[in-house]
Amino acid sequence: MQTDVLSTRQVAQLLGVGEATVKRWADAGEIDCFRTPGGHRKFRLRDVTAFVHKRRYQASGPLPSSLPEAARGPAAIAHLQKSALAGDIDACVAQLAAMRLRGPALEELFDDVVSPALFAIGARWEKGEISVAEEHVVSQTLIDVIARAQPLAEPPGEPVRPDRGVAVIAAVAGELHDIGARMAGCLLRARGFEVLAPLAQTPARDLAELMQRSRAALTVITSTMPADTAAVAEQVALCASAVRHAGGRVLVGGDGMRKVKLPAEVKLVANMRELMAESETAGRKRGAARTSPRT
Ligand code: B12
Repeated sequence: MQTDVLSTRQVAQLLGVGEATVKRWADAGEIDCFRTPGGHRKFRLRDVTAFVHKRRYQASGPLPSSLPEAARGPAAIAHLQKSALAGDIDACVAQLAAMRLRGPALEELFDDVVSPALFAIGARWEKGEISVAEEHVVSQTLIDVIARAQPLAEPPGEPVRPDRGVAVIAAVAGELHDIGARMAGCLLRARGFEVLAPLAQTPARDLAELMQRSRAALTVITSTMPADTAAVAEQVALCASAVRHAGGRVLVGGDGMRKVKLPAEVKLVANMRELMAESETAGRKRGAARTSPRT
């Protein structure tokens, strides 16, 4: 299922109602839609989400059929794991979309469903229950899913304008784990940041330079498994000194960062919910003039 634009049938399936009901809602102006040149109604997911929230509609029933009843919890995690192991990106995206329509924000789904699914996959790999190749299929599938999930985090209405300044998102030097960084990128883009994401293995000096050159309003750095904690601390200190000179905020996350002594300018965030809450105070207010990164 494509997530950003849905057909009448897909909306009906997601909401557990008949197509005629969806058409009636659309024609009454309750759900925003647009028409294709052929006259078919098309719905943006963010508008469907807005409708669900406005009506306090309780999505129920088969959503889409075969999904577990609970929006979160072990069944939802197991279901996502299964689809990811099968490399089924569409099924994973459809599951996130269906869960999102039941209320939780995308950051909550990342924290409570996607991350635990990856954690469980890691544990199965450690026990020798799945191969390295299977683990790679899961991580690559979920990387693609995160890239496609952005509309699930966008506010309803007009397309998002990148008017909150630049957010630089990187994993520290030597760090291959960058799925947390990718989640952060998806969420921040949906909230109006212009995201520059060097992601995995970003060398310390290059990151500090990028922050300064782009005049980053926000820098998010991740470390899952630091090979060298002192080197990570040094990299974070370099970023802190960059914001001392050029302004902006630095947030860090991931298990590896818990082991690092952080400078006063840098804040450790525990998960995607906290990242979203912290990012509210970073960057320009919506509606302010946009600036492009300088080269
Ligand atoms: C996917 C994966 C990989 C992929 C990464 C692909 C990619 N592009 O990221 C690949 C295959 C490359 C990989 C490689 C390795 N991996 Co690996 N990997 C994993 C796995 C399965 C999932 C990690 C993940 O992405 N989780 C998703 C994140 C988002 O979830 P999370 O970490 O729980 O994060 C939450 C919070 O901590 C926080 N958070 C995390 N990061 C961030 C970042 C920000 C900015 C914020 C705000 C918050 C935040 O928010 C998240 C959401 O709630 C884990 C299993 C596990 N237990 O985590 C192993 C795991 C991390 N890997 C492990 C190992 C050993 C390795 C390798 C050494 C394997 C090897 N022998 O080659 C290499 C090392 C690579 C390196 N030098 O960095 C071990 C680490 C053990 C340890 N701590 O010492 C784990 C735990 C597996 C295990 N059970 O043994 N891995």
